[in-house]
Amino acid sequence: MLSIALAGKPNAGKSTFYQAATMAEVDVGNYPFTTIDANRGVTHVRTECPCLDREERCGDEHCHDGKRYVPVELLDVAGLVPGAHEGKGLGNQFLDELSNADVVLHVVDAAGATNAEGEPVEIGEHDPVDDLDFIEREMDLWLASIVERNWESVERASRSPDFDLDETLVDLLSGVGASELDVSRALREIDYPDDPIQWTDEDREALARDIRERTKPIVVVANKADIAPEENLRRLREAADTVIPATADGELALRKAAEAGVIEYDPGDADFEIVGDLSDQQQQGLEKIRDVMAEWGGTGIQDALDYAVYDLLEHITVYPVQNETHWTDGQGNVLPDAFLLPESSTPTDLAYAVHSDIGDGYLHAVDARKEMRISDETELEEGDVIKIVSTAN
Ligand SMILES: Nc1nc2c(ncn2[C@@H]2O[C@H](COP(=O)(O)OP(=O)(O)OP(=O)(O)O)[C@@H](O)[C@H]2O)c(=O)[nH]1
Ligand SMILES: [Mg+2]
Repeated sequence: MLSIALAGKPNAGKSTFYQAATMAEVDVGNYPFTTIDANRGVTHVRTECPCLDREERCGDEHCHDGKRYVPVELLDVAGLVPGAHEGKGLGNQFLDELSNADVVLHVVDAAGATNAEGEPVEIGEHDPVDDLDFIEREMDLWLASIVERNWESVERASRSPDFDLDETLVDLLSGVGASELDVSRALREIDYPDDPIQWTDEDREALARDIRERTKPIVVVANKADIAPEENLRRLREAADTVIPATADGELALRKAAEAGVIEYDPGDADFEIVGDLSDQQQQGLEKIRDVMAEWGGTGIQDALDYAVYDLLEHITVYPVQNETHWTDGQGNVLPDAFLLPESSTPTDLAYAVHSDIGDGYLHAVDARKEMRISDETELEEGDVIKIVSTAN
């Protein structure tokens, strides 16, 4: 499963985001380092279900009237402070928890209501733009320290006649999610001495930085948008590539209200409808959230997850079925599965994603929308419904 990590300084709202997105109970508090042990759970990205192109909605538990929710892993780690890679704050063991993340959501307190260490201050007192860079820097230095720590093994390997730098570095960096392609591209990007013994700290840092950018891309979530000065959001947007204004607190309130049956709201909707009895106070609280949603097109929580997976990681959703006419599995369930695959994946890639046996036994594939056989080199697209014919099924 794709893994999304929430990172940021203490008290920015990571656990609130996590709780809203997973509906799991976690500790939230207006003080630094509320979270010590990482929380790991399942959330969803939202897309349009292919059943929208048919007469009836599919009724899958992950499909709400054509809004399809596809599972991804979400990780909530302890707050990071500048110097974390050398043990400051709760230290670098928390950076290690980012190892298997495919993408990082950097949760920033856009309200500027907490200082660099996450201690509460007056709204607007701290400049959130100052928080932007440190996460990248801490991650870069953390990765550099991993390379540094293991460099002796690279030097040792380099004495062997069949030494291959690419291969050795893939062994070293696969634990943080680097593929062969990442390593070969990184080595093309940086200048370095042929002999590993000649590498300097700067060479290793350049490698680490390049690998970090490839393996841990970052989306900035400007949280606490409900109380953030407009000015802060504007400046954050100027300072970073992608900034998604959000209110984790607001999303949490909406999800709880929806669960209690007093509002109709699906995560990622731009608005909600009140359908139950509410006290004046509850109503006022919800109307405040509605105002924030009107400004940004929603609470931003679902948007941030969707942006990370579909835009930044460039993934598509593909639906394997066994019956190409009814779009069902062997039990008659309509569109029972959704897989997230990198753009330009092929039917064979899908077969392997379903199961390695299905991949090994792959014969051909059928596009269930057209009920036509497709070539093995076809680049699959968002919303494709595909039947895999394999000796294994
Ligand atoms: N106004 C406002 N407050 C929020 C929002 N999201 C979270 N908070 C508050 O911010 C404080 C910190 O929230 P947490 O979710 O515990 O923050 P964290 O980043 O997990 O903090 P650590 O675990 O200490 O790193 C709490 O008081 C939350 O209620 C939001 O969207 N708006
Ligand atoms: Mg927390």
